This record gives sequence, C-alpha cells and structure tokens, in this order.
Amino acid sequence: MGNGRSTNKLPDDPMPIESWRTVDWGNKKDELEKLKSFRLESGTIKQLRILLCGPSGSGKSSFINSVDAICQNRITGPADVNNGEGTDPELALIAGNTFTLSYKTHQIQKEKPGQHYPFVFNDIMGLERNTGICLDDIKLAMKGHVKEDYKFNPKSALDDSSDFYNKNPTSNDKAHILVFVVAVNINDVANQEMFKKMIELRLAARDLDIPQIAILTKIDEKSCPLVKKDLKNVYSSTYIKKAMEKLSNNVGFPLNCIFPLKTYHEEIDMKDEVDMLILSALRKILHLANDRVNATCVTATNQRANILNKT
Ligand SMILES: Nc1nc2c(ncn2[C@@H]2O[C@H](COP(=O)(O)OP(=O)(O)OP(=O)(O)O)[C@@H](O)[C@H]2O)c(=O)[nH]1
Ligand SMILES: [Mg+2]
Repeated sequence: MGNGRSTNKLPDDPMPIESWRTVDWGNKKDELEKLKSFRLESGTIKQLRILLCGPSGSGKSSFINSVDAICQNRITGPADVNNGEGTDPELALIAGNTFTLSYKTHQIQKEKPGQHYPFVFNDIMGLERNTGICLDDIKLAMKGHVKEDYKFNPKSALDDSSDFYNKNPTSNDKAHILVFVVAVNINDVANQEMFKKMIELRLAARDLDIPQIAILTKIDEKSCPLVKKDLKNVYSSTYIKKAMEKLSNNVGFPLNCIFPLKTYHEEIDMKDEVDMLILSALRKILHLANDRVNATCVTATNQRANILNKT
C-alpha cells in the first residue's frame, strides 16, 4: 500500500538474477542445421500445422515473419504487420485494434523456391477484451473447419453453411499445436477477461488433444531495461521471470512451455541472439507437435489392430 503502483504492475528490473535457463548463444549454425534436417516421422500428415492465437498486437504476424526471416537469412514479410500506434479508426470500429482479419496459411520456403519446411503457420485475428475474434472460430480452426482466406467476423462464428466451412477436414487441416503469443507487458495491463479467454482456448485444445505453448514477445520493450540493453540477459531478468510466472499462474502454462523472445519488427539486418531465442521456441513447438502426432498415429494403429484381431 502507498507506493501508488497497481498490484498487477511488475517491478522495474532492479536486481538481475542468476541466469536460470541455458541458451547456447554461439550455436546458431547447429540450431539451423537441426531445423533444416527436421523431418516428420509420421507418414499420415504432409506438414505440422501451427495455429497462433493471442491478444491483438501481441506479435503473431511478426513471429511468422521472423521465422521466415531466419530461414531465408534476410528480413522478409510474408504476414502483414501493423504499426500498433496508428490503427485506422474505421477498422477499429469493426474489429477493435486487430490488424490480421483473415485466416491465412504461411509456408516457409527452404533454400530453393518450391521447397518448403514440413510445417506451416496459421495466422488469425487477435483476441480483444470485448470484441476481436470469436473463440468458437479458433476452436473451429483447431478442428480444421476453417478454409483459407475466411474473413473473421467478431460478431458471429463461422457457420457450417458457409463456403468457407470445411465440412470434412483431414488430419492435414487440423491444428497440431496451439501457440499463444502474448506480449510481455500483458501482466502490466492484466485483465481477467483476456486470461479467461486464453484459459477457455487451452481447455478446448486439451480436449482435442492439441498441445499448447506460449511465447512471450516484446521483451525488448522499455519496461525491461536489462534485456533492452542486451537480449542475452533474458534469463537474468527479474521482470521477465515474473512475467513468465504470472502468465503461468494466470493461464496455467508450465514454465517450460513459455518462451520469451523478441521478433524482427524494426531491424533491417539479422541478429544471432534474436534468432537463437526464436529458434529455441520453434524447436519446442515442432517437437511437441510432432510427438503428439506420432502418439496419435500409434494409438490409431493399435485401435485398428484390435478391431482386426476381434473380427
Ligand atoms: N518492441 C517490440 N515490438 C514488437 C515485437 N513484435 C511485434 N512488435 C510490434 O507490435 C505491433 C503488432 O505486431 P503484429 O505482429 O502485427 O501483432 P499481431 O499479434 O499479428 O496483431 P493483430 O494481427 O492485430 O492481432 C507491431 O507494431 C510490431 O512492430 C517485439 O518483439 N518487440
Ligand atoms: Mg497479425
């Protein structure tokens, strides 16, 4: 009491702590090699589908662009990103402050045109406190019912009579992992409504047997001076640790499923430390998704074998 701070406000990063997670900062070449050699073990799907969700302006589209940039070794921009400052008032009336309006699949090109990594990202409209994407639309996207270019309507979810409704989704259309993209300062502006939406989505993903992970973006913002000065301080920062713990406590992600990073949103050149944080999050995303797909295949094969044995 008496210091004038809101209870949700995180402290300014006063005392660095001992680094509590290891990042091999000099190991980018190896990380990239591992990514290039990543293959799907299961023969049943063509690619892993990574569905991104999270508050509007949290950096979903920027994350996709950053993965693409790392894979191309140059700054690229397949997904449209908005400068959060100047949202068109007309657009804000329709969709709040969210910039991405449609369901888009982004492939990531390998060295040669026509060759792609065995994973895709799905970018969607952002969550907003009172408007933004309907949660039911995200659930439909998880199940593979949403077709490419569907324009989200914050007032009502996709109807099964729409041309954009995929009535018979295959295992390729379904999401294989749900990635929550959350800006580090969500805890400063914490609103229970947003956390409630994220919890509902986590539970829906759990019920569909889709693993979930969170990435904490914008760790370079001025609220975190230690990390702004040097990204390598990320796991020595009290501010980042507390932000991760609050996200974990409020939405339920285990700490080892939360990855702090910054995206390429202002740079014109690549930086190894930016790449390393993104690559370590991506490695976890791919392994979690791939492991779950493999486990599902084994279960399905066993079930088929049981049925055959009984007949
Ligand atoms: N400081 C900082 N800014 C970022 C970072 N990532 C994204 N931004 C900025 O945040 C704003 C929103 O980024 P987007 O990638 O469009 O966010 P989004 O989640 O796709 O937003 P919607 O499509 O509106 O839901 C842009 O101005 C970005 O430049 C980051 O890691 N650090
Ligand atoms: Mg976007």
